[in-house]
Amino acid sequence: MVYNKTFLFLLLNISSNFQKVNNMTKMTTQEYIDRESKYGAHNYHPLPVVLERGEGIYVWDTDGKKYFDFLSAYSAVNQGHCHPKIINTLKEQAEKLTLTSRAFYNNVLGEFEEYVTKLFGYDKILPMNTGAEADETALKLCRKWAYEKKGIPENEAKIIVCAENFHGRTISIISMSSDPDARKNFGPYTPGFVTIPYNNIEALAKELEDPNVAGFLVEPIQGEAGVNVPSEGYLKKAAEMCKANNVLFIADEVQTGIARTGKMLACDHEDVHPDILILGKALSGGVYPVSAVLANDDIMLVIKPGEHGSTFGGNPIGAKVAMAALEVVKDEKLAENAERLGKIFRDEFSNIGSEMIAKVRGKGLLNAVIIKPKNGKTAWDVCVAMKEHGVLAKPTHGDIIRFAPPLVITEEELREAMEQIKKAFKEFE
Ligand code: IF1
Repeated sequence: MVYNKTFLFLLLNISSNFQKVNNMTKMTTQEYIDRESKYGAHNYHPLPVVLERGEGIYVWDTDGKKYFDFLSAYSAVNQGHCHPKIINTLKEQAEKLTLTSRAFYNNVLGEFEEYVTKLFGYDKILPMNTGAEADETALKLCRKWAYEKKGIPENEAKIIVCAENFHGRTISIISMSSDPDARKNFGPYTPGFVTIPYNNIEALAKELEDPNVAGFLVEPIQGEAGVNVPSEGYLKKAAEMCKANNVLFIADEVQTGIARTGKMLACDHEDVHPDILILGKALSGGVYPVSAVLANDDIMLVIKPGEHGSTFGGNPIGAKVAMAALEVVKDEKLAENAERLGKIFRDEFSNIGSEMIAKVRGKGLLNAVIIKPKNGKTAWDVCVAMKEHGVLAKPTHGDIIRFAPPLVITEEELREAMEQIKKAFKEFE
């Protein structure tokens, strides 16, 4: 039976070669990291984990290890990774029409505009792509309104911002920043911004006396600064003072919006209706870059045709994906879930009893833990230990770890993740 033996030998040979080829193409984590370091700009310092799949609250690395995602791409994946409803919407539209530019109309943009303006209670929406673009759009809108409606002398408009803000990475936005890392050597800076301390009504009142103030741009909760939650009533009082001084109250809800803090908008906790609302990130469920600025006609219509825009802003894929992403928030009651589970998270964290936990703060499922270094171990070391225990989170500003799982997490999954987080902290006892 020579034929069989030869055939068998060939078969074994092919399969072992295939195995070799397969092993040759399978890269190690370090090889992925080294390749990025060699060919990619060094503008980030990621945690040493290489992800290749996401589903719901979980992500898997290239070795097949499963993790709880407790960052949600900085609150862009509130609806969970690769939500079927959103992905199917993406696929369906991607096979029909992806981009027309705004040189022509398309059959989807108006549907999106009507849906979102009615959902948030505004006359109009200006669609963009990234959060920074939406913030820049809001700044331009505010300035133009100031000159053409409030009557501030041209080029004299001032916009009040808060220390420790984060609104994006463009030159004008970092010109508002008080973070040296965000600003250093990116000058000269855009003028026209006044910085006051966050959560300080007296400081705002003082600056509002200036008749050339056009707007007050604020995060309802400062995310990057380490989840700074302002005092109860701060937003309400600030909005009232802005109204009394004919100054636009501009809320950057790029990170706090879309149910993250336990309400559809963080401003909803105080029944504040911003004059200009900025949305991004989870507006599209992290599936496609979609951001937006919402305002009523007396503000929005100061921008005329040809005065502002974007190639991809308002594209059919983004429009359809964003509607699907918002429907998921409603259908799955993600705000209510975030409210309830956020309370459990903060209570559980307070009971971990680790000396490294100085403070736990947050609203809904936007939380942060202030880490007290111990024996030279820092928030970074805690994040590396949590990674080993299957939970991904990342430090911000050195000693603060932000915890923001997708809002689709169940109580059982949250408690399971907390068990792993507790084990990670135990390693530093
Ligand atoms: C990075 C931070 C979070 C934002 C708010 C606008 C934007 C952001 C309140 C701009 C973006 C992202 C940017 C990303 C990391 C992340 C971040 F750490 F940088 F500050 F979430 F806190 N307004 N935040 O949080 O939106 O242009 O990025 O779409 O730059 O490292 P974008």
